[in-house]
Amino acid sequence: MKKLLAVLLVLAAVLFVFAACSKKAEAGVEQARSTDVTQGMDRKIVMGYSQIGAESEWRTACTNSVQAAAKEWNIDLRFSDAQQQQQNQLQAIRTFIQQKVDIIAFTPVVETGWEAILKECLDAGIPTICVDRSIEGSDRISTNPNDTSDPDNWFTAFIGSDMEQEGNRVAKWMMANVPALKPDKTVYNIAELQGTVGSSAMTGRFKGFRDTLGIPAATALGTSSDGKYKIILSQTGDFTRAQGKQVMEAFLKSNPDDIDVLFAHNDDMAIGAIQAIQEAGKVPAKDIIIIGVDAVKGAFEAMVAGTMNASIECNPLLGPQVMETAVKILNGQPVEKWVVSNESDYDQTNAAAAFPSRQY
Ligand code: GZL
Repeated sequence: MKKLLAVLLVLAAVLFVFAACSKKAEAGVEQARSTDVTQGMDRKIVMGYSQIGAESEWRTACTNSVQAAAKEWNIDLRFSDAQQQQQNQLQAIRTFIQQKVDIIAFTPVVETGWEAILKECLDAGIPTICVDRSIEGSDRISTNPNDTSDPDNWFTAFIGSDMEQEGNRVAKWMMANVPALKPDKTVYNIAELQGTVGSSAMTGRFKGFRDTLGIPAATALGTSSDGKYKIILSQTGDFTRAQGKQVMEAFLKSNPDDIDVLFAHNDDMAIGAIQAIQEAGKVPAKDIIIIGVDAVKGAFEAMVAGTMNASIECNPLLGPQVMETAVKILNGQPVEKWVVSNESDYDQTNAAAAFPSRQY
């Protein structure tokens, strides 16, 4: 009996030691993985990030994703909120250069005005990542990397959505669903709430929507090539709920009974417009079909409540891709010029099922 006990004790001790070693080994692997990406660097990576502001649910989700990912990747994130002002972004980026950060990420509030500051980053040897929105003249596929006149070469990588494709998806959802939702009509009048004027999100959605309808992208108002869809109103609501509501109130005053469809460049403006439609005594999602972009929580609540018809997803959870790309750049590893986000379309047929698993 004593011998058996002794054998069991020895066995238990061996198992304990084995378990402890494998735990340590696992920790070692984890540790190795997190330092693998910064091999050769004996300190934390320092990233400067110039974010636009906090104008929408989407923007807040994007900021949260970047800040959480920086922690996850053990990156020292210097975060600047530009309050929607490009001047504040330029100042923040200049400060990052003076601080000699390792890499700079920025979300350009508008497409123009970035050449000088990005060339200052290049001269300082600091790589830059465009996050979410892009800059004018860049199709993100640089043909000649040495051509400094090509905007594609002013930054190292772009992480974000294909905004023109989002406009295309809005038009396709509209053409596939509005005739059945408005059976008494054969021509559908559209009101459009544009995003921030000059932003790549606004210009892309504006163009993609019109291209799909066969309306010249240079014109705000116009009729689709099949004659069925007429953009009769188009004005910016600057991506905010408050301005979306204000502009929709003005639309309803000037065209009280003309509007069949509202295309809002983001859900926040759509939600503001829904309030205006209700206050005008009309039934949202029935009298006026409402299509937004982003697929944020507020849109899912509205689709489930039946006051909004559809939202075309634009993914704000860009943080992990930003950090992974930054670390690869600093490790001299090749990176995609454009890391495109994967996105889906939601409407009243699938919103309730998808809502519980949404992350923003
Ligand atoms: C899109 C992003 C836009 C969102 C808006 O990528 O830039 O800005 O669609 C946000 O909600 O304000």
